[in-house]
Amino acid sequence: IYGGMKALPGGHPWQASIQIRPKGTLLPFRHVCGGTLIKSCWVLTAGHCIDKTKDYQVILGSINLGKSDESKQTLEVVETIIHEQYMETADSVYNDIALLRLKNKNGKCAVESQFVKTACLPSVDFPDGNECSISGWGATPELQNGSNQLLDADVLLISQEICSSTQVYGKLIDGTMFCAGYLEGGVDSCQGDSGGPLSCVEKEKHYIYGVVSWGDNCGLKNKPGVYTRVTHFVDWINRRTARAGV
Ligand code: 4AZ
Repeated sequence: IYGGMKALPGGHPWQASIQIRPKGTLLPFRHVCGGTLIKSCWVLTAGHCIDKTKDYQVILGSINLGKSDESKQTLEVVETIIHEQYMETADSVYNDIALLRLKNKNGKCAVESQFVKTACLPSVDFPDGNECSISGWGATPELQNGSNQLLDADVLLISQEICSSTQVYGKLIDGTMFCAGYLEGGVDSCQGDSGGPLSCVEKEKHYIYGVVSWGDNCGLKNKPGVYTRVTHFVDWINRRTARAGV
């Protein structure tokens, strides 16, 4: 996160760290992407975060990935679902969304607490200019390899007209994505924040409105962050997560 602050404990209780290791090894897991807890056994992330040849685990309830504490929950991933129309081109990513199914232990996946909660799925679009929040352990201007401390920042939703103007991203933008941030630059998501939440609040409910997807570098003028438009995928999410006991 560029231009952010240290997140408060319990401030983003749906925030997940998605961690990876080569399949079949006992090498330590390392953080690769963010994610969002949307149901006790399901985490939403970006399609570009998932490599089917790797093993995954998810950490929930963590504010500092380098420290162990009681609020933290570690869950195995038993299934990864990448959107069927996920597509990466040289300069854009389309339908950049994926689901991780968590393994249940004693009939439970994530256990709700002050530090672990689900975010709601949005059913309607938020207005242009709405202030929303991004969070993650990704790169900062000082820490290119990312931050152990969870950081957050407020960003504004940018209209599709501005986002797809020639000075910004032109034809790289379609209806599966939107821009958020500031055209003057400075406040943005960055590498390692991918897959994580852009959340917006209405009537005290927190909605997962965007998934950190891509952008031209981080924090640059006229190059805001690009987010997967979750409202476009709610039916897909509901279909793919509709399963007894989870
Ligand atoms: C990345 O490389 C990345 N500024 C993520 C987000 C943004 C740019 C790059 C948005 O994963």
